[in-house]
Amino acid sequence: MKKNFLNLGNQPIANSFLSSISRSSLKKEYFYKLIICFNTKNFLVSVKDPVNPKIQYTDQYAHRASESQTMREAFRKIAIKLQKRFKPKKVMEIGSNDGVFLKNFPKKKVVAVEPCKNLANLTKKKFKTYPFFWNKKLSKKILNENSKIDLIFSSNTISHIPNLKETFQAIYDILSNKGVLVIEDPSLSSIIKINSYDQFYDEHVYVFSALSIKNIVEEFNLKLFDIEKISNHGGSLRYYVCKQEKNYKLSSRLKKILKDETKLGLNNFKTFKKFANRVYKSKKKLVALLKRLKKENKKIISYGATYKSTTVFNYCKIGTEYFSYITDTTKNKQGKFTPGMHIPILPPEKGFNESVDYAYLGAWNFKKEIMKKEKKFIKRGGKFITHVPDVRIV
Ligand code: DWN
Repeated sequence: MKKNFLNLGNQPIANSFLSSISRSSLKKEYFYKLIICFNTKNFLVSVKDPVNPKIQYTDQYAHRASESQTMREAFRKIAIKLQKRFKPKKVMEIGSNDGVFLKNFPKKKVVAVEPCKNLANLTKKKFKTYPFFWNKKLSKKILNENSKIDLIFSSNTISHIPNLKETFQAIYDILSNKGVLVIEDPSLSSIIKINSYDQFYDEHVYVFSALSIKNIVEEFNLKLFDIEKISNHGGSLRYYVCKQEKNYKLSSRLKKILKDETKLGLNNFKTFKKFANRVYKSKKKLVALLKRLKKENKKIISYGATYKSTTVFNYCKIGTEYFSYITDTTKNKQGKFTPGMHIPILPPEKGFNESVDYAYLGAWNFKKEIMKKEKKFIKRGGKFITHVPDVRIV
């Protein structure tokens, strides 16, 4: 049974940055109700009514996985680690974005799957790229043109696909018998611990835990055999899945994480009700802080036009009355306006200057990288604001 625990209100598509805020553009803006629920049977946390992927993953898709040094390095390291551990002959990535992971493999070995045409165009000259949604039909097509796959990697993508049945059946069909599926996604336990409720938005249809992934993959004759805690995006889990347990022994770290999650109550609805209460308090505190700073005539901007901040801004109803603008390094976000609250986005060279007193960390998951980069701002008395793990001035 699915039980609702968090209502984040009317939300726009997190990726729908607007080129213009003319009346006719705003009229077309799409909103949906962001309600999060818990499945008491398999412990899966999900968006109650997922948005149609066809309006999310278009040829205007904004996010570039290689935009931060932290993620470029993370993908390079995991590519080396997986090659060493599993020695795959054929590698496929589901949701290859701009190719930041696959570029670490020999060209001939890899197959990329990426439904956003603008992103697929970036990789198609280098690797065999399939510009389609992942499903059984595509799995069959790839299998007709290639051998079975020994390593399927998917970072921040499986959690984005509403139809898990089709997803895992398609994976089962194409995975070689000794093949391994490696999935990375934000971890539910981190979200609960650090109150990062902004990990809930339209694209994150699911927020997985080891407990829920174990239950789900078993429905499709797959086995979760290993797991790693990783720091990506404020705390993620890397799941290792195979066809038959006898190929790979269950790791002790998997047993430990399953135990820890049970202790934290990720199998218990009450945990999520308590979390929802903390989310509401966080909203109150953030709005109060911004109000106070504005009263003191401070100039506040936001740092990083993340999808995550779409949730925060629209849930807390924070717009240009607080934030003068947002700075972001991603070229195709610059000059646009944020979904729902319509805050202008500027390149950092234009906006991150002497006039700024406070910068809200929309990209709090890159806090370390940003603090290192912005030493000058901090030295001259500039301050960062965050809501993770609680609302405060850093
Ligand atoms: O799952 C998803 C994650 C991985 O990426 C997707 N559904 C969408 C996207 O979510 P996000 O926008 O919340 O991701 P990031 O990676 O937290 O976005 C960081 C943003 O901040 C980028 O637009 C780049 C920008 N940035 C910046 O302007 N200066 C980042 C850094 C590190 C910087 O120094």
